Amino acid sequence: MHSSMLRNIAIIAHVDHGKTTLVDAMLRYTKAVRANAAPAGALIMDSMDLEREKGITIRAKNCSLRYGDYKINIVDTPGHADFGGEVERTLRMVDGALLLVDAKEGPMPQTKFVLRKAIGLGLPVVVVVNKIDRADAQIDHVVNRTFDLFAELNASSTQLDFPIVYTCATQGTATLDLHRPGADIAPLFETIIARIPAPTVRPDEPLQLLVLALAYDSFKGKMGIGKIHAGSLKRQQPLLRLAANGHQQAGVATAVLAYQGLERVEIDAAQSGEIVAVAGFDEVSIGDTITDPQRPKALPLVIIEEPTLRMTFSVNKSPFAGREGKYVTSRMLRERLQRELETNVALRMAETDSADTFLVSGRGELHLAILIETMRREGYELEVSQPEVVYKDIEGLRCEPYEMLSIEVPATYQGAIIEELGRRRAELQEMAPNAVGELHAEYLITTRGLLGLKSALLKKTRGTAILHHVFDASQPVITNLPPPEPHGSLVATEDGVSTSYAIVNAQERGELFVGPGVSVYEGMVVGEANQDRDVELNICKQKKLTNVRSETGETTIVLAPPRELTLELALEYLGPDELLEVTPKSLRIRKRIADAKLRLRAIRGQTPPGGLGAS
Ligand SMILES: Nc1nc2c(ncn2[C@@H]2O[C@H](COP(=O)(O)OP(=O)(O)OP(=O)(O)O)[C@@H](O)[C@H]2O)c(=O)[nH]1
Ligand SMILES: [Mg+2]
Repeated sequence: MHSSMLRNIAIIAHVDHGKTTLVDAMLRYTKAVRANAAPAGALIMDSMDLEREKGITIRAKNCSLRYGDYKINIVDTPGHADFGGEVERTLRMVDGALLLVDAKEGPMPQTKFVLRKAIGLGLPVVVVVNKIDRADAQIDHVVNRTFDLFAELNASSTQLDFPIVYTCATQGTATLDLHRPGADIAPLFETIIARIPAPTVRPDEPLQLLVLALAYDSFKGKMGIGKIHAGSLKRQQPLLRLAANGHQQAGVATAVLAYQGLERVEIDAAQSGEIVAVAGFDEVSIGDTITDPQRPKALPLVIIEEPTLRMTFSVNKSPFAGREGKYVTSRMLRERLQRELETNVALRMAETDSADTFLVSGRGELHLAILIETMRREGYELEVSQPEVVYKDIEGLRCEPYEMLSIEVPATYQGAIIEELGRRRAELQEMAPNAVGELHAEYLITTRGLLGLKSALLKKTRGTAILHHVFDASQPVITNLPPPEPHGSLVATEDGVSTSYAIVNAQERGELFVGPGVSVYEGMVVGEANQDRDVELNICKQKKLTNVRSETGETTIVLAPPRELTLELALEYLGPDELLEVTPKSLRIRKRIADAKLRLRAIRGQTPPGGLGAS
């Protein structure tokens, strides 16, 4: 195939605007996948179990299809801000991008983030207004705002001259003219071919391939994925790997693979312009250039996103440790985390003073929560600490991560929003009514200020606030940020099984996380107290048996349903002196120090003599 018949594109957008649905429609239309490639209702490209359950894309994924005589390589990217680094790298592998915009929501924070990257790389962009079937679509308004966004981001005149395709990804239709409903997705393909250029190729130059993604195969080992920038690549060809740190390693291409539909298939050779996976270096990592040993040439560095949040992962030391998981030792935990580091690019791990505790850093709460959830499903038990932000020293100044936050909320809650964000020292950037008359506000806020914000705002706006945030930059630390409001926990004083009788009394002191008949242990957090201090209570107390029947007879007792602790909620709840115990079956919060007397002594120990502190 001649390289002029090749197109390499990435699909970028804000979370949920329909990227994966659109890629699925393209795969189905060109019959690149079997009709039953995914279970009913599931997306083919969201192939990980957790992606299907959560309905979000977690990892960027490549696929490839044929449209007429053309071969189109597509990378579907995740829209959630925690995975923004994936998008940035992916864009360096392609020659153009489809920017999807929801026909109702219009450009959102992550739209801006990904478009800024595409414009910065000089890529041509096709705008796809998706979900035009929505009853509340406001297409003209969305197109205008998209144009404004291009202008604001200093798009070149060719980029500003973007074509617009209107789609309904769920029905698999596209049209260039809103007055003529689309019949199939072909107009989108035609636009891609006409407006996204074929890759520039340098077939006679030495091989250069920049590794921008990693994959692991149990037979072929670790593989580097990227576009062949120059030269060609054959199976068994001698190679040289140039690492970002200057390290060089000689090897051979033990396998070369290209995409066919969703599969990676072995091929004998690939030409300049193609996106391939190459095996042969077990230590291959992002940013390496794979090149010709005779005439090695490195490609420009890839910037890998720095972590913003961190927490400890430790061996489960609760009294219930080992009851529900298969993998429970520190060796198993360490090996699992090391394996994750092989392909989870933005993740970091450091050892600590304790042999069974590791410091794990990532891009945000979701990034870390997905790792925890994946591990528990694989059968691991662990304990994690409250997430905290990662500080960095930049030119001698202590800096912390800042994010751009956008909020959509009914206008009546304006006061509540301003108050809560003011308290968290956020800087207002913009506040205006949106097209449907709600309030749209943008703030610059520290990642620290964001912790716990979502549940606080949902409470204050009766669940109506919609929040999105994207990492902006590390900047000098804010010194006057008030510490997060402390919470008090209801803490079990003994091992046993919770009883209705005890819960009736306990629910006057706060909101329970457990119902009756649940095994608990001393030091386990069984609820959130009404006050901001911990309350110790016996949740296993049995009703005393008396031989005198109460005069009034038995009254039926009403138990409030316990608050369900999801992983996300539990991580947000954790205080500094608490840990979350994670097993394949359970999530339990506990005090780091289980024994009530020792715990009290530890608190007193922290209080300076005569100081205020713990009351
Ligand atoms: N009404 C309507 N809904 C759509 C359309 N396209 C996608 N959706 C729905 O929008 C939701 C999100 O779709 P996805 O394809 O998962 O969105 P995404 O952009 O890949 O999301 P992330 O990868 O998590 O960023 C799903 O519920 C889709 O069914 C469309 O054209 N019309
Ligand atoms: Mg997706």
